[in-house]
Amino acid sequence: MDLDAVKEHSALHAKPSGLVLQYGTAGFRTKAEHLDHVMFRMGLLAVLRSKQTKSTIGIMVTASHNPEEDNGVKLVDPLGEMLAPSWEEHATCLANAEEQDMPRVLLDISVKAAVSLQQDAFVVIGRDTRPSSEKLSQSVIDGVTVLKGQFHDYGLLTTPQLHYMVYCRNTGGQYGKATLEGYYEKLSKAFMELTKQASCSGDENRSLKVDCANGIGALKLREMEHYIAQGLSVQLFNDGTKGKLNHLCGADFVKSHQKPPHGMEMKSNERCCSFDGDADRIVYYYLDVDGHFHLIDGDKIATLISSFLKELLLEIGESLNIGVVQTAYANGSSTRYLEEVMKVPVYCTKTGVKHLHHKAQEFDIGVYFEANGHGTVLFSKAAETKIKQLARELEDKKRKAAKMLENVIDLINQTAGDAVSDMLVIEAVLILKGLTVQQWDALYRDLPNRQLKVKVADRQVISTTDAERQVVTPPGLQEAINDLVKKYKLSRAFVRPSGTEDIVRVYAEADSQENADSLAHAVSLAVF
Ligand code: NG1
Ligand code: ZN
Repeated sequence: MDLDAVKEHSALHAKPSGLVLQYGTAGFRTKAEHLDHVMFRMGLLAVLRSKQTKSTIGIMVTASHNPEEDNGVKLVDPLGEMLAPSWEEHATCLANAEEQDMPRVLLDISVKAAVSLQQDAFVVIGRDTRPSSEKLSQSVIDGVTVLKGQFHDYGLLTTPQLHYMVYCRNTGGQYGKATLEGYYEKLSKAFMELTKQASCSGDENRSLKVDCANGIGALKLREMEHYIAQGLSVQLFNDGTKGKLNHLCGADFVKSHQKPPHGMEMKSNERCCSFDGDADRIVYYYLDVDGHFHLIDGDKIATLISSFLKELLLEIGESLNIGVVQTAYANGSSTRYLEEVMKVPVYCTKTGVKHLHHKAQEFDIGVYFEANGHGTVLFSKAAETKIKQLARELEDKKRKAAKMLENVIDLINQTAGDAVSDMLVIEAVLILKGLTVQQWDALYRDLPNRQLKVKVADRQVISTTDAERQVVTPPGLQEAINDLVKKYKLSRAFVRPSGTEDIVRVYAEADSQENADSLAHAVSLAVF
């Protein structure tokens, strides 16, 4: 490793002294102007990770739903999954090393992780539409090239598209072609095949309104539009031509404010959805005839998809197991409905998709969604093989069901939550089950809930256990929350430090909106 060259180039991407960042649930995220050195260093680190795993590694430059002025970076591991925890630690050490120590820290990592330096390295890079993203991805490339890594810069991509590219490249093209065309062709073919199975042709001019958060989702959905035009016509809003990224729009805005995005023209009973800034989350919603807004979040998406998959499994008569994975933010009604009505086992993990993804891998079919709309479905290799075999061997209705499962395997992006892929799965399920958006919404009624953010001096003084549902420190806080929760009916509340913002998040649920608001407020006073 040419440490002199590293040192020389690093000086062009110097770290502001004293700045400390943490590789959190979504990689590094902060104001874009503080990230140049982090990008360069993540380019270096990706080369080491690529050499160590003898695989292509991905780097995505994005800050998802955060404001346009922010940016961020995360590494994608060989199978399209999030970076391994031990390497998150290496990433944090490298990003925080003061300028003069950085080459030594880099060398330490390569020794600790037993990286064979002679090995070739290959890194693929994607970025979102933020004004700062292009320059920051150039800094990533500087890092990669100074360690003589090879790279391919895909330029503008959604986060899940980058995950897809990494997985395709590391599995010899078995999963699909590692190009945008390959991605669009794979998804659209599966969507058309799946919807062809609908017993009645249904709505010939099926259309959907999509709020693209003024982000990358708009560009990519435009590129894909004609591939799916025969089955679905999408009408794009907040496509980035006028508004600012994530400003008063996008999935995070809609979910947290529980109201429609600005810039969307909604008529009653029309199906609408919102992507977030890097198109890995999706939520649906509609206005009823009285003009009331109804949100259909990740929990209801998981319910729709898992009930569809369960019906198909029953049809083919195979005892493949299915499980749903949620976080503490899942609405209590959704958990109850899944367990008691659908009889599907539900598990709760810590916030952050890597935790959900990991748990979902334990099932033949693992469906995971965060309430905010980030999620996907995982099929075990054994389940995939079995389903493909049944699709060839079975007959009539059973064969049709197996074929549909096979199409879902191709349509869902198994590497990461993907707004475009999730949208197509949802649309296909609605068509196949003949459900309107209102009927979908009526599966169960959400408990009124409220999320608040509390600014504290040091959010890390709060530590939690039991999938973040119980506070451990500071002492007395959990008891205070318990006392408050007892005052309300059907109530639940918890607090946890955010992994992506310098705040503590408060969540409360109760029998009425007023009570949920009042409980959330009381809990935030207890935190403060
Ligand atoms: P934090 O900031 O740790 O709550 C947020 C979301 C996560 C996840 C990450 C990554 C909530 C409550 N939290 O994490 O679900 O999506 O961002 O984007 O929505
Ligand atoms: Zn996102």
